[in-house]
Amino acid sequence: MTSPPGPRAPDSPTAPAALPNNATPGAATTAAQAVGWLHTARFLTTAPRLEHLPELGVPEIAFVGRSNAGKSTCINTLTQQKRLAFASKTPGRTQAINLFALGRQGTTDAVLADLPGYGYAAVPRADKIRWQQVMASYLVTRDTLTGVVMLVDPRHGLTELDEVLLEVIRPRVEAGLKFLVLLTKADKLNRSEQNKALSIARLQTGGGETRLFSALKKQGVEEASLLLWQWAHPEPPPT
Ligand SMILES: Nc1nc2c(ncn2[C@@H]2O[C@H](COP(=O)(O)OP(=O)(O)O)[C@@H](O)[C@H]2O)c(=O)[nH]1
Ligand SMILES: [Mg+2]
Repeated sequence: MTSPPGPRAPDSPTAPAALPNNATPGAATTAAQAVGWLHTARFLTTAPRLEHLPELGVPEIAFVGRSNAGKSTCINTLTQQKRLAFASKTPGRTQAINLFALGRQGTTDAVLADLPGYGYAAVPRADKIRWQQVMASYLVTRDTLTGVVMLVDPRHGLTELDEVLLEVIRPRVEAGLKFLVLLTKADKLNRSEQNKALSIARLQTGGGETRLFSALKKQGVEEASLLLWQWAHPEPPPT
């Protein structure tokens, strides 16, 4: 289904949200449209410290997870861009918050934030502590933070640091912050292991949204894309 392109929106980073090209106002967005929306992702900026984060005034969705959980690969898969977030076999290297803008026709209607991975043993202790503090204050104070996607390797399950992070955001989740656990690398588990990993993670997160994801098999991509779209474009309450 296609419709003629609408008037071109002004080329401003905080211009009002454009609907997906083939979306009709009021009509439910399909997974395909959400996938297309994520494909518009482009690098915006990198913030080595919180005070370097720009005030964008659009919903922000943060990706968090242990080093090597599959975070970069997941962002690249969701956005269908090979090297947007740098996927490295040497974990623990990304020590800054990277922002990617989303939105059609030069507009920005949401931002993805790639947070530094945690828990990598070889990082010096002082750096680890500094980064845990930066992450915690980001998660607690970032006004426009709308949702958090936590990447977890289901072969390890939620680790202590994941649980600490959950505690940090719990008050915000209670106040409406969206939250999704993606169990990555699902292709490495058989069906019954996948189901078991899902049940355990759901218990650990108190029944929050938990889904299986595989970059290799493109499993869970449409579901996750649609959720992120919905987080960034909440339905107005019925009048
Ligand atoms: N089999 C498989 N491997 C994956 C998947 N996602 C990530 N990986 C691998 O896991 C390792 C860590 O991934 P990366 O995205 O760099 O993790 P990050 O440190 O969390 O950003 C890399 O070797 C990836 O190729 C997946 O869905 N399936
Ligand atoms: Mg990474």
